[in-house]
Amino acid sequence: MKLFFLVLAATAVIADDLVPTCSKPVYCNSELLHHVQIPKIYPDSKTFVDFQMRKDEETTLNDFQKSLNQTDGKPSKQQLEEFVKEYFDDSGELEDWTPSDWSSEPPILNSIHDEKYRQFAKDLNQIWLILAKRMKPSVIEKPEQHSLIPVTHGFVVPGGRFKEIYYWDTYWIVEGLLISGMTTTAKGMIENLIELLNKLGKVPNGSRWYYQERSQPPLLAKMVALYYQKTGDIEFLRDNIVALEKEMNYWLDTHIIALNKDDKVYTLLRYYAPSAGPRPESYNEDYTNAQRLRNGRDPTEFYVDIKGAAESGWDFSSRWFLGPNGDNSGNLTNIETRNIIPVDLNAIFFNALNNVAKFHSLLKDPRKAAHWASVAEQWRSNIESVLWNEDDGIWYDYDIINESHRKYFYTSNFAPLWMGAVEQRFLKKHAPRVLDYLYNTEVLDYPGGIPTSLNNTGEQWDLPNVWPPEVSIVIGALEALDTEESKRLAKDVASHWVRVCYKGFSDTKQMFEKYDALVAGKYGGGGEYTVQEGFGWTNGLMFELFEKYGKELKSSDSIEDTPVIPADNHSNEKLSSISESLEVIPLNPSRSTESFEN
Ligand SMILES: *[C@@H]1O[C@H](CO)[C@@H](O)[C@H](O)[C@H]1NC(C)=O
Ligand SMILES: *[C@@H]1O[C@H](CO)[C@@H](O)[C@H](O)[C@H]1NC(C)=O
Ligand SMILES: *[C@@H]1O[C@H](CO)[C@@H](O)[C@H](O)[C@H]1NC(C)=O
Ligand SMILES: *[C@@H]1O[C@H](CO)[C@@H](O)[C@H](O)[C@H]1NC(C)=O
Ligand SMILES: *[C@@H]1O[C@H](CO)[C@@H](O)[C@H](O)[C@H]1NC(C)=O
Ligand SMILES: CC(=O)N[C@H]1CO[C@H](CO)[C@@H](O)[C@@H]1O
Repeated sequence: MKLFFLVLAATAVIADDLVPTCSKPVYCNSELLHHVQIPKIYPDSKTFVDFQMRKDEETTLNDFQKSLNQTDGKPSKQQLEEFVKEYFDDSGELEDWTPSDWSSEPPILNSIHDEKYRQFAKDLNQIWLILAKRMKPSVIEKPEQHSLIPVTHGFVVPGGRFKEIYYWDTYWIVEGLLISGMTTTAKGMIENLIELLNKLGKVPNGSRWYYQERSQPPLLAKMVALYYQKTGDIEFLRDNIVALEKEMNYWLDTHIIALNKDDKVYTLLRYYAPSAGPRPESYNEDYTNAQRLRNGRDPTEFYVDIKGAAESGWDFSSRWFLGPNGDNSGNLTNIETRNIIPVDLNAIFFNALNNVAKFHSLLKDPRKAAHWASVAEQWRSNIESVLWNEDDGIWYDYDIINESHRKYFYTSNFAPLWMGAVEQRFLKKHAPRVLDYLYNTEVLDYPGGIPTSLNNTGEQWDLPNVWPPEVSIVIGALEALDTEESKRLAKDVASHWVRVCYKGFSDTKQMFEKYDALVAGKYGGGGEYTVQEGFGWTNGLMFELFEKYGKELKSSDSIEDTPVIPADNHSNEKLSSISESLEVIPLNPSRSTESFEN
């Protein structure tokens, strides 16, 4: 059972001979990429790497070398534009797709009692059709000319610039599809991820070659569990159990870290994506930041940490900043993902291990079931020993440099509850303390939902942004606390969140990838690209909440605010400061005399 634990020194030294970001130089590691991305020929760095080649890769690279020779290595912006026009094509790689299991009247609608919400769910169900895509035959015929990695089945994309498959987004999309009665589509999406896993040895961040060297929060086994719960399809488990084990071993082989705490050694996972150079899809941003590093920080190390943060899904956040005093101050140049052990990753990994054990039980393989159950149990116990903070009554990320908890509010602190990574006995003992922690942070007081953090850094995974997956985590955690008060609060948070999204949708006819905690229904800002509409996980979570609470939820006009401006009018907006006074509709019953009941 000691298959892993060839464990490395705590603060891992990054090797000199890092692999390139991917095996396709045009998109990952070439003079062409550098020359096109540095002058920002396209405002979004992702635009170029999503183009397909008109000719084969070798011709493209050779011809670019020739044109470099002709221009003394200094092509003008116009020459570069002409080259890209001649050698690349942006006619698109996906086509619209109508999933055969989509229906305009899915049964879930009947369990939503509020009429306006029923219509809302109906509208969201229509959006699945807008987001459903499949590969154009040209991608399958000539995969070598694309950065897109072909997959067999149609799928639902997140939306906006995220027009390919994304790993952890797919979890909430699959959940929403299963609730919308689209079982076959959900199954196809899981199979696509498994196809990617078999091809690359990991489920990549997204289905593009330039995401090849990093993964994302490992929610695949949980998706399989959701699918199995809906269908009882044991054959599906049998077909995929080997792939799921492969994913467990991938994380154990590549992301494990040992640390000392109270004279004991523990092993846990951290995000770690070692490859050379900037992220191709954010090349300009990474390269520019790497020129501004202080204290002689090595760009190679910076690139690895920034990719690690992208792997976490939290790109970017003060969560990954190790400021000069070891706190979470600073900016992107202070990012040190590899030195931080994240609560959510380890909770999700526990859940995956536990599911793999359960699947083996269902498949009548008790030996393997016992093996994975014991690894899961070890993970659970290490989460408790290392990440639980007895003083504050909550789990925290752990800083392996300072050997201490990072005592900051992040929604990810609640992930062990959401993922079932807490023993019943422990839960009974500590549930009231976790609830107190939540109240004390005052995050329930925001009119637009629970912000991801309390640090306003201008990064998109910080205050004031609210992210649907994190709302899902907090609601799931409150449900798991399983006290009367926590269950009531879970329902209140759910009810508030549905109203927030409903308000945004009523005002703009759009669903956003993230929202603004300060203004109910307004899209969030910050980070390195503008807000995206669609949106896969936002809609998925709405269905989750309708399934859980649809009978009780009521739309109400109580969220009165200035109308939300559609996302089209939004560009590079500066984040509003939290000190701006806004009418707050509190969720926190202990702080408010206003009743939240309808
Ligand atoms: C570019 O010029 C160098 C010498 O200056 C030469 O070695 C190389 O072959 C040339 N490359 C191409 C693609 O013409
Ligand atoms: C570093 O660790 C010590 C205890 O080991 C703690 O008192 C201190 O607050 C920590 N510093 C930071 C910035 O977390
Ligand atoms: C970030 O917010 C936390 C509260 O969660 C606060 O204690 C901390 O000082 C803030 N960090 C910075 C750098 O302001
Ligand atoms: C990060 O902070 C440092 C000062 O602490 C500053 O010199 C640098 O320009 C900042 N970088 C960015 C990208 O804002
Ligand atoms: C958004 O921008 C368009 C064009 O600039 C303008 O016509 C429209 O009134 C704006 N909408 C809002 C709500 O500001
Ligand atoms: C930023 C990055 O490098 N990778 C992508 C990983 O997937 C998330 C979506 O979940 C994107 O936000 C990132 O762009």
